[in-house]
Amino acid sequence: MIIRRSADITPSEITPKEIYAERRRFLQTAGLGLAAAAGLTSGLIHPAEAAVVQAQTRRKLTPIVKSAYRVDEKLTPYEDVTTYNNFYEFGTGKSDPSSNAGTLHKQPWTVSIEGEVKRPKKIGLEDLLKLSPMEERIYRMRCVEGWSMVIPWVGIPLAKLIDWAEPTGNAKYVEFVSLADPDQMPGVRVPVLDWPYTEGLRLDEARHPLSLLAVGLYGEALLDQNGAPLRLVVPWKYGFKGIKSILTIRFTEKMPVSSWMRANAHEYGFYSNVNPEVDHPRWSQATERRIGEGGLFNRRRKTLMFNGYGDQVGQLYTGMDLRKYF
Ligand SMILES: Nc1nc2c(c(=O)[nH]1)N[C@H]1C(S)=C(S)[C@@H](COP(=O)(O)O)O[C@H]1N2
Ligand SMILES: [Mo]
Repeated sequence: MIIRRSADITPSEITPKEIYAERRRFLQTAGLGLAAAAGLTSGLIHPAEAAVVQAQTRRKLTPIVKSAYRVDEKLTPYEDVTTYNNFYEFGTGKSDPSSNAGTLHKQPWTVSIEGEVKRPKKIGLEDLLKLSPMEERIYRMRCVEGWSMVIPWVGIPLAKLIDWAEPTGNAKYVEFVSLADPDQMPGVRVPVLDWPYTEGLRLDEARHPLSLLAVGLYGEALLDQNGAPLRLVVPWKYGFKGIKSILTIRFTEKMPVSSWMRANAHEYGFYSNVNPEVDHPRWSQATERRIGEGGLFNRRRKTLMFNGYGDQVGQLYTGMDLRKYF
């Protein structure tokens, strides 16, 4: 089966001002001209310049066990989940990843396990999937930009990989690094972020049963735009923690610096827990718009503390000032 190219995405999401400003700043730093900046606002990559975009094959994943981790809310339609994306390596517009993706060379995909581990190791995706049965989990997702989705992910608990990796007693954090190959990802030629995309979790957050290494959604292998072939899903944190197309998992003693912290430490903290009481410095986090629910003028819903997962993850943060550690 071939997915339909999404020619019909409404520009319902205006590029947030802050990202535009950020982008201009980076472009100025990079010494790129106005023409480039203008191109960026309208969809990043000129077709002739893009890597050859191929229609992506949809592949069913089996066997999948249903997990008890599922929220009882209407699923965001597949079409939205696969065409409304943040994946800056494929462009900064919401429809850029689905239009520009299809270029990732996913086979073989080997993840490097490094740093504070008894032995550094490499593991191929197929072996990684032998560590634990694939589970389907329905998670609520919340982006820092103010929109949310409900997605049936397929993956294995991150804790299973961590156990297999055998971190040393010095390991306190886990750093994740994405692929950053300009031949496979046209957006990497533009310095909107300091590539490769990097994220991190505290080791106990990473070991939490909700933390998932996802390989699919809606029962099928991830398409490139959703972070094929392997991405992180941490449902109580803002979406940007969910790093895509992971190549490296590094155990560290010191807190990793994520790409977003490097871009703007004042606005993006390490923890990034969904918290309606802590506003982004330039906009509120009190409400959210559920994608797929009636277009631009749909009712905004209240954002929940820890995205609704407080009963499960709250104890990870007892005694911490979540305004300071945002
Ligand atoms: N490598 C990489 N991972 C990334 C991003 C990115 O730009 N590059 N964007 C993040 C952001 S901001 C969000 S909201 C989620 C979106 O995931 P989705 O497109 O599968 O919904 O991916 C996150 N992971
Ligand atoms: Mo996001």
